[in-house]
Amino acid sequence: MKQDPSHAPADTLYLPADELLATACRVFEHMGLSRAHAQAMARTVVAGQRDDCQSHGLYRILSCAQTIAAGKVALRAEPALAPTQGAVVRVDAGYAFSPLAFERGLPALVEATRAQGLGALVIGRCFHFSALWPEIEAITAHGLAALALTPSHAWVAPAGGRRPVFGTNPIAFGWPRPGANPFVFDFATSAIARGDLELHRRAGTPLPEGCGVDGEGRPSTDPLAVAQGAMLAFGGHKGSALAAMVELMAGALIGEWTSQESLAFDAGAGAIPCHGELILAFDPARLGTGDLTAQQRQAEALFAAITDQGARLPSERRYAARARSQERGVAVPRALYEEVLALLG
Ligand code: NDP
Ligand code: PYC
Repeated sequence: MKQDPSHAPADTLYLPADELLATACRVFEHMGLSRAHAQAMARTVVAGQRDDCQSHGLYRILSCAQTIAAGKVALRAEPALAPTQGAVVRVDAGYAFSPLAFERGLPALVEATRAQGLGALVIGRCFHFSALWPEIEAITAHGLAALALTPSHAWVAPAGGRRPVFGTNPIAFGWPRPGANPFVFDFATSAIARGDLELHRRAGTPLPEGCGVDGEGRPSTDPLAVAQGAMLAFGGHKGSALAAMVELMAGALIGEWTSQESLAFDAGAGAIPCHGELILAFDPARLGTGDLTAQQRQAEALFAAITDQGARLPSERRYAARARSQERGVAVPRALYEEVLALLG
């Protein structure tokens, strides 16, 4: 659910980001994660909360707790970084959560991309709960463009069908901009992210029209009925094809589980999806004609053509939320904060 900043709930706490980081880290360690995992996970969820991404902020700590309780995730496994082969960097997460595996693979990905013009970071066997933009921004910070894809659990029916096959399968892209926040988009290929569906279920509010069908294949706005039936892809057959691409590129191509296989492994435990992730990076300085400044000017002309007519760039809402968080603290609903703190008890 997207929060209108002018209508922040009255019962909202405003907490300094470093205090929130310390708390999230303490909660994750209390749940049994190693310090390195806890820190990487805390950075991820606090970044989500800071940028007003409610479905992938502090709320995610609750689904991580449920996943840990299900007993499937490796709490202290060190990601195994294989020697880089050409442009390909592989990190085996060993059934642990994904953020630490990404952090461990990032330097080798940047190095391979600078050397080859493009690079691929393949993360294997990870429990994946996060938004993709933190990874994209970590790559654009090195002056590289990036594309990330990952499956999830089979919750989404293909266009024309009514049985779940695809995950909510996000696609994220980033383009570095000198002196400005990068151009980044990051969205589920489902009409609504599963995290947002869960937030609607918790709040007892209906889904927007067109997000899913019930078990009989009838359109429904009831989050529980849709969870028991099927979610739908955004944009009909187009989103459905993109979702299939994600299954192929971040599943079959890299020899990792598809969303159907992830759900089969879950076997009703209700844990976070477990699968692989494919992250591609591109070096404009190597792929272009040699005039990086001219390439950057082209990109800026494109962005200006968008914004000059009053349209906004993706991620601008997030960057505005980030600036607000820096000024007044990170907004956290009190009830959610208390639920998170209760995990320490
Ligand atoms: P949204 O629909 O909220 O946003 C999609 C993108 O479009 C964002 O980059 C957003 O920028 C941008 N955007 C929104 N409105 C406009 C507009 N009017 N003009 C221009 N750009 C706009 O994303 P989703 O709900 O689909 O996904 C939310 C998160 O869930 C993502 O971060 C995704 O990675 C995550 N997710 C993770 C999964 C996983 O398996 N790990 C699975 C599915 C989703 P802005 O944020 O600034 O509004
Ligand atoms: O919101 O769809 C989602 C999601 C799946 C896994 C992590 N987030």
